[in-house]
Amino acid sequence: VLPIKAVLFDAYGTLFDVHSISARADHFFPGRGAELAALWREKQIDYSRLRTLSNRYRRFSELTEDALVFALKRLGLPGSPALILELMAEYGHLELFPENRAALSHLRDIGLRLAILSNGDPPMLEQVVGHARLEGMFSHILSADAVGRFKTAPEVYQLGVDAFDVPAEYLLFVSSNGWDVCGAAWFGFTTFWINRRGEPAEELGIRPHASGRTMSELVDFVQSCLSR
Ligand code: LAC
Repeated sequence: VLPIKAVLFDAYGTLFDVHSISARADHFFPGRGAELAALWREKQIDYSRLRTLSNRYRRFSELTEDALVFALKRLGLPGSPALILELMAEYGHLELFPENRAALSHLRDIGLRLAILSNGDPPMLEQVVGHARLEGMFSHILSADAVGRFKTAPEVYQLGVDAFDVPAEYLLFVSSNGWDVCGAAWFGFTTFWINRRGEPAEELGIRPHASGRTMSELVDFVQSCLSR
């Protein structure tokens, strides 16, 4: 592992806890929230890939709403425009995972530059970063919107290389999504998988360079890279 110059973070599920989405969904549909949130997320990622494969880009906020409409219909749940608006608004109010603020500050204090590299479009990302009071923590907030494609398209990961102007292997890419760390490792980043739920690694013929359960373990990994 090479000396790391900067750290790139995925947003949803990695920096920001998406659990509140299922809690909110459960408030509207008691006992069905987790199911709705899971199908919604699955369709969101599905649509991002379909649109990338077929060159039919649409902003992440828009396809996220499309995915919600589909998920509600599939589960036979009534979805008024007001309900859809409320569930979508949850994306702007996500909380950081509890250990993340201290971990980010620590990484920044040891001299690393930090960035977000996300499928989310710029207004979505600005809103959630502002809500978490993280302005100033990141030197870049990079959005797939700049290239009109979604992860795992290499053009998206290339945004990180262009922003920091160092070879990909000097950049540490961090995600809680197993498929995202695989895409990032294929691209050439050094990768850390935050495997919060102890999931098996994807069977894609490539493994992240390291993994851990929380962002605190990421800090330990970075320190071990820097002291080598
Ligand atoms: C993102 C999604 C994939 O932030 O979590 O890019």
